[in-house]
Formats: sequence, C-alpha cells, structure tokens
Amino acid sequence: MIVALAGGVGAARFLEGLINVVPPERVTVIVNTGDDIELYGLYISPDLDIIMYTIAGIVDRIKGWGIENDTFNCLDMLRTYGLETWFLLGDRDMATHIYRTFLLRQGLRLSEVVRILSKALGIKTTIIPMTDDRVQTMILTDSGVLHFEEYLVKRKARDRVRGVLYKGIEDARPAPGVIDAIMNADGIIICPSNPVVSIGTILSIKGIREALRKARAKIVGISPIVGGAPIKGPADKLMRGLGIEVSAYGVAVLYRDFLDYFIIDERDSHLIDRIESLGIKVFVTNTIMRSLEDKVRLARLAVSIIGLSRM
Ligand code: FO1
Repeated sequence: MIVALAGGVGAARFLEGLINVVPPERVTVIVNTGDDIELYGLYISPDLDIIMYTIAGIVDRIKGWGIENDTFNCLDMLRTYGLETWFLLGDRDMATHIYRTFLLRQGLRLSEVVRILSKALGIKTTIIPMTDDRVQTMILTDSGVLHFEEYLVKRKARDRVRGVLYKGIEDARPAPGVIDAIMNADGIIICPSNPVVSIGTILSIKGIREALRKARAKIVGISPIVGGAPIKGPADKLMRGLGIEVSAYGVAVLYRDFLDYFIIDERDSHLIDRIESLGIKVFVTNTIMRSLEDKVRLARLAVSIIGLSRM
C-alpha cells in the first residue's frame, strides 16, 4: 500500500497522476481536515471534497475545487435572504455537505461518512480524514484570529500572518486506520501541499509525526514551493509569517526528521546541497503539473524513488 499525506488542490493533482501509475485500491490518502468549516449549519470539509471529487473525476478542473459544471442557485437564494456568501458552494457540492451533515448528526464519525461518500462516488482509493475530532486551523493576524477559510477566501489572504493555531489539536486523535496505514505502508508520499496548514496540521495530530519517524517504508516528499513561491495558495505568506524560509529548503527543514527523499523543481537545483546537508536525498525534475502526463510523470518518479515501480 502507498500512503499519501494530502491537503487540497496540489495534492489532488498529484494523486490523479498516482492512481494512473499504481492501482487506485493500493493507495490510502490521509487528508487534512483543519480547513473544515460550518456554514448555514452544514459541515464542509474542503480538502476531503477536493480529493474525493478529483479522484472521482468530477472536480471543476479549472478551479481545482467544487464540482464541474455546477450551478449556484442555492447560494443565490441564501444571498437573497441576506446571508454572507463568500464561500462559493455550488448546488451539487451543497448536496455533499447536506448528506455529510445528515450522517454526522446521526452519530457517524467523519471517517465513516467519508467511506460512504467515497463508495457512492465509485472511489476505489481509501480516503481517511486525519482525525474524527474537530480541529480548526486558525490564522493569527492583526485583524484578529481568523478561521483559515476566512483568512484565505473571505479576506483573500491579505492580512499579515502573525501565527498559526490548530484549535482542538490537544484533544484530537488520529482517525481509525491512520497510524496502521503509516506503520504498514510500502511507501509514503508527502504530497505537494501547504507545509504549514495542510501537512503541518496533519503532523500536529498526536502520534502521526512519531509514526512517520518509526515507519519502515521510505518517505518521499514533493516540494510545493517552486522558485521561492507556492504553485498555488498562500504558503509563502504563512511560512514568512512564521519565520520559515520560503523555499524548498524551508519545507525540507519542516520535514527533516522523517523525510528520506525530496523531489524539488529544476528551478531550485541550487538548493540541492543545502537540502542534502539535512540528510535528505534530493531528486530534481519539472514539478509543475499542467497535463495528466505531467501528473503521471511526477507520480512515476515518486513511486520509483520509494522502490515501488512494479506495484
Ligand atoms: N476556494 C476559493 O478560493 N474560493 C471559494 O469560494 C472556495 C469555495 C470552496 C467550496 C468548496 C470546497 O471544497 C473548496 C472551496 N474552495 C474555495 C477551496 C478551498 O478554499 C481551499 O483551496 C482549500 O481549503 C485549501 O486546500
């Protein structure tokens, strides 16, 4: 089994390549839920949905989130009622949130809900939320403490970042299957996701980082930072705000205690020596994923590095 740690859009793009390189049922994805948010009484889980929709082949490919060809009638009506509608939830996407909330209210755990939704969408890959407990990534700014989605979408990441807080992390435990998957993996991939608020949140759950350190499988990461900037999202602002160097090296430092290999972009080849001085072997390639071929090529490299090319 290949185990991947994942956030949202960047991870989903990579995973699309991965399930073309190895059988989808041989992949387990552990997904960040720190971005989860309640709106209109509905439980919304952006990263889980991005991963599910992408693997199911129904994601809006332009945006990288939401469902393709979705309409926004429900949101328009909510706006008519005077509600805030800064988080763009499509009509079909809304059905996911309604059903998830309905199942959670019946007492099911988030991991059980994900299993039900995945099955309904015909997904063969195992998708597990990092935890069944409520964790919320909060961004400390001069305008106050903001939920990550409020910081990113409502306020367009314009506030200066002073710190990051994982609300609820102390009481959160890994979801069933998370630690087992890591300990029994044949190979582990850290997807090109935000190292602070996607992978960083997963790593903050008690026991996960330790499991990665102890895992017998080789661990390869893919840098989400290329040429000193993130491929997508606000990783640079968050890293800078926390005093972390905004580079593939800065990411490698965050993963240095468990990472064996790191794939960085050609534009960052000048960082090889610095990263390798951390005890991490570096591989250089074009990491930008535009086409399916790009995704497959990157996934094939990751899989071959961890020695699983014949799975
Ligand atoms: N991102 C945006 O930039 N604007 C949106 O209105 C928005 C809505 C949205 C709805 C459902 C969903 O699953 C994701 C959505 N995203 C939106 C993406 C999301 O904000 C982030 O990209 C992730 O949370 C970070 O991984």
